[in-house]
Amino acid sequence: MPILWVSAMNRQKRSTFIPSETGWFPMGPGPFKRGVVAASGLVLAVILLFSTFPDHPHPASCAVISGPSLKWVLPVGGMIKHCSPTLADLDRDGRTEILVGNYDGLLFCIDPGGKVLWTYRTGGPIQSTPMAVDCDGDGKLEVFVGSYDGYVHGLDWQGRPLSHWGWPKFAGTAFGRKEVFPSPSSGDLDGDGDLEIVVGSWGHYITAWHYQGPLAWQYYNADTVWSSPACADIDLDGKDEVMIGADCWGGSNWPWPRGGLLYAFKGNGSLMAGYPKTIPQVVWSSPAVGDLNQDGFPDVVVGTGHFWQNTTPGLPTYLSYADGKHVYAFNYRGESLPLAHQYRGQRLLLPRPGGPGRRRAAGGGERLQRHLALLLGP
Ligand SMILES: [Ca+2]
Ligand SMILES: [Ca+2]
Ligand SMILES: [Ca+2]
Ligand SMILES: [Ca+2]
Repeated sequence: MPILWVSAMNRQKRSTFIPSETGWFPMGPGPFKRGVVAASGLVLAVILLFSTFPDHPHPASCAVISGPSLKWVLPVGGMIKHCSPTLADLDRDGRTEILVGNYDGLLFCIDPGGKVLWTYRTGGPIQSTPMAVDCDGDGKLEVFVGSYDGYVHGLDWQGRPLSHWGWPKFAGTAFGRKEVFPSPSSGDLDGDGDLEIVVGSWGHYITAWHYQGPLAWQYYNADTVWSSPACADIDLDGKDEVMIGADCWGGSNWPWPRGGLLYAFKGNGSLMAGYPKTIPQVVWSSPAVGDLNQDGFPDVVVGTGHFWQNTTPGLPTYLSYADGKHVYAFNYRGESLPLAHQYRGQRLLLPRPGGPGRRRAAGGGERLQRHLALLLGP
């Protein structure tokens, strides 16, 4: 039977930042007060590690370090396939809750001790990773998650549908597809101080709603969208842009060649100048945002996917130029950044909290720095 295992994340003290689809965000008050907190399974491993090793290990302690200990196991019925757990203190009581959805369409909210606090059933498998965010500023987090039923479901911290705001919202359909496989994201797209909710869908649409439910805008991609969006103010105009990858079928009446696309939308849904970028492979990867070249403007980094292949001519998925082996980095104008090795020897400073125009890049900047450190080596 499928199981979910979790370590004692409420014991460890280093959960100030947790990774999300769109970067690293602080859990508590800080530059990212919006608190978008979609987590990944990596968190569990990290937490397990931190819960096992002392804060200040020294050689003498190495001999007594024991292995990771299993804290609890919770059967959740259906398979957990692509949905990653999200860790968030939904009720702000100082204890972190766990959100995770299964293939039977059931979303679980679990307390740190492994007790199920509530469940919510959607109308299809949940592959999307839940997003927890305080979209109305009342101190309690709201939860948004996609489902194969074609909807983005909005819930309050107790798992009750935000029906008074019009949730769940249908994310569009085309050619019989409607699955919201990607994870939602949020940003202040119109600069009015509250959050909009953005998602892509296998139903070929990218959609943004005001959190109260009204449609902000919707874009037809003419192909499936697997990528989860990143929302960030990359041109520093005070409004968040939406960066998201997409498949590109390249058919007639479609302006871009077969392969993939990386979009950057202005907050009103119009395309940023210089975007979309055409990529020689589908873009199932989700963009990360951070200031790579220290010019003050956040940059956009993304990987690809593996739909097209270039080894067997004649197959429907054959594409001679298909390539899923690169990471791409662009600035806010859509210009390619220099290759990573050209940064070798440079000191990649984290954007300073409070620095001019850089606060929104702080989380992503740290994540990108880690990626670059991996690329460049010590
Ligand atoms: Ca809590
Ligand atoms: Ca709230
Ligand atoms: Ca807004
Ligand atoms: Ca902007």
